[in-house]
Amino acid sequence: MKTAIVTGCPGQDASYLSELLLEKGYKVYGIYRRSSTEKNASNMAVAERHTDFHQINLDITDASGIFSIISHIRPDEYYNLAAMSHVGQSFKEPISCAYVNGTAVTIVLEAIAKHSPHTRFYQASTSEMFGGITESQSETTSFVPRSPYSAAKLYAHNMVDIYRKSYGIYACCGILFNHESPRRGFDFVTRKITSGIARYKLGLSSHIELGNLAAKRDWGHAKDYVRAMWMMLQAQEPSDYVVATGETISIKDALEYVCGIAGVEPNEACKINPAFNRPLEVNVLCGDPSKIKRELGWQPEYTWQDLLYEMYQHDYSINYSQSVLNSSGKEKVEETQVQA
Ligand code: NAP
Ligand code: G4F
Repeated sequence: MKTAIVTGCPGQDASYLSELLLEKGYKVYGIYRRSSTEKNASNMAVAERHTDFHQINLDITDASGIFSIISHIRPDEYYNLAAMSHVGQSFKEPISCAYVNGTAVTIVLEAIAKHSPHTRFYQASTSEMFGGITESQSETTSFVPRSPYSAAKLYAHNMVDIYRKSYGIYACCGILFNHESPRRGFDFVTRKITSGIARYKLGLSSHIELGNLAAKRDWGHAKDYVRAMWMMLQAQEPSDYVVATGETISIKDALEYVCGIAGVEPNEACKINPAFNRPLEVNVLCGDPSKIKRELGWQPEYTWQDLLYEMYQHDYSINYSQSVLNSSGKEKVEETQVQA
């Protein structure tokens, strides 16, 4: 039985990846950080029922804890998916973002090099590192980060390369373009659109508010993308891969598509609020996934239309009067939208 550690297990990607690994017969240790109130148990509902899924309560910036679990478990694979993942928020918390998205990766690389050099390591790099580059982006494109988030991720990306070359550890970075699902956080733009338009259609809100509709993103489904992560750690040699669909659409296109499914008028359902603009925007992301298709045989199964349709249908069918009430009686959807 193979053993894997997955960090950020209540998050979108780590929850899907944990399920994939459990289906493949792995023993999975999911790392989550403590919350004083409630953790997002819903994403882990499937994995939690599995006897080979074990949860470890740890903040990934705690070096002693990371050294301890790596030297005790000595896993076959380690997937580092925990992060401060909201780009807009990283402008408000640049220092903690540097620790979590940057320094914490060096901690785990150092622990693997010292205590478990056979462990294969996956790092969640990001298309945001391309930032200012607007042409199609591949593994050979320059990085021009435009946020504290992407600067910290680029530091981590470089450290993976340094540890791979210096100590010969098997370490890969997936340069993943935006990927979404019904498990996406409510303050990312796709989920804000699908949940907001569903609530508007149901008569539960008067409109949604968004920032820059002109930005373009290359959107895929998280289930396709976690499969790519696993494939990277099964290859003969470690390498970095772009994971993308190769198609890009604007936020406005996504909004209009979802409004079309719902049968509502975008100009009535959505208002622009500049408070959601970022100090520095990444205007266009469009990936070239040729390398991972050619070398590992990866293919996405979902189009962006399939993705948004699934997300909208999911959000429309939520029982808002029951299932999204938290302990203080407020609706989570409402709270998270305010912070986006
Ligand atoms: P997500 O849903 O936001 O999940 C991130 C998880 O990390 C959350 O459970 C979060 O816990 C946890 N976390 C944050 N700081 C932590 C800490 N100090 N210690 C332990 N856990 C911590 O993100 P995702 O969309 O699944 O993305 C997974 C990874 O891929 C992230 O590294 C992200 O930056 C990267 N990525 C994502 C995309 C994308 O489009 N989804 C694209 C490229 C790269 P809390 O809930 O407590 O904050
Ligand atoms: O959904 P977003 O917040 O995702 P963003 O910034 O592209 O980052 C996501 O993808 C990255 C990969 O490229 C990951 F590394 C990162 O962890 C995260 O998962 O915003 C997408 C676009 C941006 O241009 C933003 O300015 O949508 C625009 N936008 C317009 N109105 C909005 C809003 N974004 C948010 N979150 N909220 C809005 O109201």
